[in-house]
Amino acid sequence: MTTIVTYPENDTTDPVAIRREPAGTISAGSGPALDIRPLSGAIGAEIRGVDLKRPLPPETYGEIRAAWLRYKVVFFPGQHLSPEEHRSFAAQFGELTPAHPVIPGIDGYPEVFEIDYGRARELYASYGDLTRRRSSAVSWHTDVTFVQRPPAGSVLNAVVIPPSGGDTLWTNQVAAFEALSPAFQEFLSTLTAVHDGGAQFSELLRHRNENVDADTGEGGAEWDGEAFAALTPVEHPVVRTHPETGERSLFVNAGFTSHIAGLEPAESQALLTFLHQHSTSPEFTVRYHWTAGDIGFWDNRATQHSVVGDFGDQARVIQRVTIRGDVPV
Ligand SMILES: O=C(O)CCC(=O)C(=O)O
Ligand SMILES: [Fe+2]
Repeated sequence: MTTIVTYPENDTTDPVAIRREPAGTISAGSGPALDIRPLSGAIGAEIRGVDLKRPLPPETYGEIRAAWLRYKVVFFPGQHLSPEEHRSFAAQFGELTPAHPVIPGIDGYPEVFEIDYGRARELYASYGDLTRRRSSAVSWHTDVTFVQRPPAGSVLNAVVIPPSGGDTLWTNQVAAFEALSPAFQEFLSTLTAVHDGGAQFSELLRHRNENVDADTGEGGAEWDGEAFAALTPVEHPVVRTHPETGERSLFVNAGFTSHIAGLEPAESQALLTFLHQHSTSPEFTVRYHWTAGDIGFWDNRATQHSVVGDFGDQARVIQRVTIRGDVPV
């Protein structure tokens, strides 16, 4: 059973240290209850009392999976996972995808996608005015919705975190949907939206597919076990039903949803602007302040997220592994 522990406000002792069993004593069925603390009224919880470097005992796995579905993003402070351990942790929750449909993984780990913000800044700077776009404060999105089967979940490893800034925000797209009037919910449920990764990734895809090894055919972009040859826009329902919880959520995002199918452009734009502002309203969100070594694990079917671009020139590197998802319905 999942135990939710709340601590008295004035308790200055470290509750985690008290609860944590010595390494090696956690085993199936007899381990200590996980310590799960919600981080906001809408979304997010911090989980302590588990070592993610080890395979999860079945009971612990069940508790983490339930917390992931319930809180939609869960954080595990101080795990310091290697790429190998990161991948093994994520693989317990489902089949892993390649790092990204367009961008290759890090050396030796084709499933591990890295964002080194310092390197990205240099690249953008070399393209001139894109520097300004890079520093836009927030860029809300759901990961990889421009494919037929977007990831079910994403696991982020905070590798290099600046001393100040560089938090990440998440929003609960179930709560955002439920806050709408029944009439508007009903209207939205009749719609589909187009998701398009072309603006962000078509140059990169062209470059990657030009560099396929002529002899082995290796090195090309791949997703869902097939070569990823073109960024053909896809359609997803505007309101999706979660395959595990049955909850209905908004499934449009500011990063990749280009328009609502069947509406006039002005109607589509007005609707998406409204949905974007509504979804990212503070009452549906959580903001996480990272320390290097933390792990964050979100349900990509029911959330959007965005790094906060407030860390200037400071180094920040994250690595991410994604879990294969279903076709949204
Ligand atoms: O850098 C971050 O905090 C989040 C980056 C991101 O969008 C992702 O890992 O999917
Ligand atoms: Fe993302």
